[in-house]
Amino acid sequence: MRRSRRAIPALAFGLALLGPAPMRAADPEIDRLLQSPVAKDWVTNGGNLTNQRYSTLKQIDTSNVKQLKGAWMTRLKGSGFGGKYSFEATPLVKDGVMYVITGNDDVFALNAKTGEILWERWSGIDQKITSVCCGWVNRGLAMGEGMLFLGQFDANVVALDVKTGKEVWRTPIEVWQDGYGITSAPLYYDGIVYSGITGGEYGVRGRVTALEAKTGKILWRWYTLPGPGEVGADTWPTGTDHFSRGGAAIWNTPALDPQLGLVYFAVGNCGPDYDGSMREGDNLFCASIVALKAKTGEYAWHFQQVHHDIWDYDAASPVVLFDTVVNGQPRKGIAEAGRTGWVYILDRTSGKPLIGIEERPVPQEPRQKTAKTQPFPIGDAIVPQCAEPLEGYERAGCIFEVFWEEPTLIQPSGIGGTNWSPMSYNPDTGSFYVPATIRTSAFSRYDTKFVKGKRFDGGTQAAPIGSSMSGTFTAVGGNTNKIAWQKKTPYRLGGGSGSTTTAGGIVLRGDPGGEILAYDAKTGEQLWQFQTGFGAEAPPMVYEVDGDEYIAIAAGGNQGVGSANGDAVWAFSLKGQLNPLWPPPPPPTIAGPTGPVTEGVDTVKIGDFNIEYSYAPRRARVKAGTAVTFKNVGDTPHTATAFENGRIGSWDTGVLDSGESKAVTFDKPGNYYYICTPHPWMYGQIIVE
Ligand SMILES: [Cu+2]
Repeated sequence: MRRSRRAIPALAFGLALLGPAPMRAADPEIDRLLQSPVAKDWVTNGGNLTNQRYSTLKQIDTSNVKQLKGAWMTRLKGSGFGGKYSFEATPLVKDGVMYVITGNDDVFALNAKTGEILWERWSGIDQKITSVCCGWVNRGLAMGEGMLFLGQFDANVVALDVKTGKEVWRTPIEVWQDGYGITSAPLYYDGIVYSGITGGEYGVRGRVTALEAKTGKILWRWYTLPGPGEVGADTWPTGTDHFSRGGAAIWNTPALDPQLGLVYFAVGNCGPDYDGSMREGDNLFCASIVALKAKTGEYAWHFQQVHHDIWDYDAASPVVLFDTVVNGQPRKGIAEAGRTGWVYILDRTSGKPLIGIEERPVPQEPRQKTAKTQPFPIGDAIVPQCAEPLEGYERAGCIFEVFWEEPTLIQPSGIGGTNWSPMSYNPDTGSFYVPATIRTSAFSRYDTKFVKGKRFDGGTQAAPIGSSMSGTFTAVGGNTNKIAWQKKTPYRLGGGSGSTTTAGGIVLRGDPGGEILAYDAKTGEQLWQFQTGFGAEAPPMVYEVDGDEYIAIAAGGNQGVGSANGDAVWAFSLKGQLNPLWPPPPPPTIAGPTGPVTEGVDTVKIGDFNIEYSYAPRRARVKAGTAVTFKNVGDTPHTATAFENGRIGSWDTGVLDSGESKAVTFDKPGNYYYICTPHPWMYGQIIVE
C-alpha cells in the first residue's frame, strides 16, 4: 500500500516525493529544482512546477521579519516605466544571479547580492502594437538548458543565453496584427517550453504551444476552442466557425505534475465577452481548468468554472498543485482562484471537485442563451457576490445575474475577484493566500461584428461613477475552502500583485500603495511593512545567497489599478541597511474621472504622455455649443463613449485608431461622463455650462 501512515507527514513537503527526472533529461539540474521544494534558488515563475510560491527558507521568520530592511534597490534604466505599463513579473534567481523581465519585454540580469546589473537585453519591440487588451505587461521568465525563455507582445517565444542575454532562437506563434500576443510566463520542464497566448478580446483562437527548448521548434499545440469533431465541439452551435475566433486566451503560467505526466493551465473568457447570443452552449474550454498529457498535448480532463460566460469571468490566475488530506485520505489537489470570488479546488488526477462544487439553477436571459445552471463551490467566497443597489440604476443583482442592453449592476465584476494575481499555498498551514478585488460593474451588451485583429467584445462593463473599489487578502483552507482569516485592503489586489509564503511562517504580498507587507501565515497578524516608493504590483519571491535569505519584489505599478509607475527591483534581508522611500501617489479607490477640472478646453487627447489608458484632461468645463475634439495620440484604438448611469453611447466617437480624431458638439448644459468601451477603467467628464 502506498497510502501508508508514513505518507501523511511527507505531505508537508508538497510534491517532494515525485519520481526522479528521466535519465535523458536535457537539464537534470533544473528539472531536479523544478520538482523539489523551493530553497536557495527560484528557477521558475511559480517557484517550482507546483506554482505554490512556497519557499522552505526560514532564516526570516515571524519573530525577526520586522527587522527587514532594504539590502539593495536597482532601477532598470526606465524600462517599462510609464503609464501604459505594468510590472508584474516574478524575478528568478539561480546561483546568485537574478533575472527579471519588465513590461516592455526587456530582460535584466542582476547580481542577487548587490543588485548590480550584469547584462541587459532590450526587446526593441514595436511600440505600436495594437493587440494589447489591458496594458503592457510580462509576467515572467522560465529557464533551462543554459537559456532564459520569454513570451513577447508580438506573439514570439524567445530564448536568450542565460550568461549574456543574447538571443538564441525566436519562434513566432502567431502575428500580433491578428490580435495575438503573449503576456504569461512560460514554463520549462524536461526539454519542453510551454507557452500561453493572449487575444481573448480580439477574436483569436486560444491555445497552449509546446516548443522544443533546444531549438524553438513547435512540438505540439492544443487549441482551447475545439474544432469540428473534437472534444467539446458540441458545446458550440453546430455549423459555425466560432472555434476560430472564440477567444479563450491563456494569461498565466501552467503547472506540471511529472508523476502523473500532466500539464495544467487556466483558460480565459469567450469572445465576444459580453454577447452570448450567437454562441449557444457551454462554450468549452472558456473559463476552465484543463489538463493535458505533458509530452503529447493529448486532452486528459477539464473542469469549467463558468458555463457560457458572458461576464468576462476569466480563469486568469495561475493554477496551483498541492497535496492534502480530505476525510483522512491523502489527495492530489489543484486549485485556481477565479474572478467569481471563489477558489476552485479539484482532484488533479481526474478534474473532479475535491471538496464539492454544486450545479445550481441561475437567472435566465433567453437572448443571451444563458446556461441553465452554474457551478457553486462549497465553502466561502472571498469577495461579496451581490451588487448594492445604486441610484440611477434600475437593475442590480448577484453573481450570474443576467443582462442585455439595459445596464445591470453585478458584483463581482468581470474585473473583480482574483484576476491575474497569483495566490500561494503553504503546506505548513494548509492554506491558500488569495489576493482579490471588490468592484461592481454596470454590464451592458451591444452588437458586435467580427473583424480579424479588431476588438470583439460585444459589450462593456464599467464601475459606476462614484462607486467604491477595494480589495481583500484571504487565507483559504486547502481542504475546506473556508476562510481561515481575511484582511480588507484599501486597494484592489486581484489584478496585479500576488502572494508568496515561506517555512518561516510568513506570507508576503505587494500593495498598489507601494508597500510590501508580511503577515503571520497562521493568524493573519501583520508583522512588517516597507514602502518601496512605487506601486508594488508584482508577486514577491525568496532566495538565498552566501547563507543570507533575501525577499525580492519588482515595483513598477499597474496601469489597470492606477498605481504609481516605476522601474525598481527591491531586495530585503536581515542585514539590509536601506530605509523605506516616501509613499507614491495612491491609486484611486472611487470609480470615475479624477483630477482638476480644466476650463475652456476644445481638445481631449487620448493616450497622451505615454499614459495609454487615459484622457487628458480627464475633466473639462466648456460652454454650451462647444465642439470638443477627441484625438487619439496613443498607440492603441480607443473610444470616448457616453456613460450615463451605465447607459452606453447616447454620443460616441466610435473606435479611434492611433492618430484619428472626432469632434462631438455639446449643445445642452449638463454633466457628461464617458468611458472607453474596450478599456472601461478609462473615465472622462465634460461639464457643459
Ligand atoms: Cu481605451
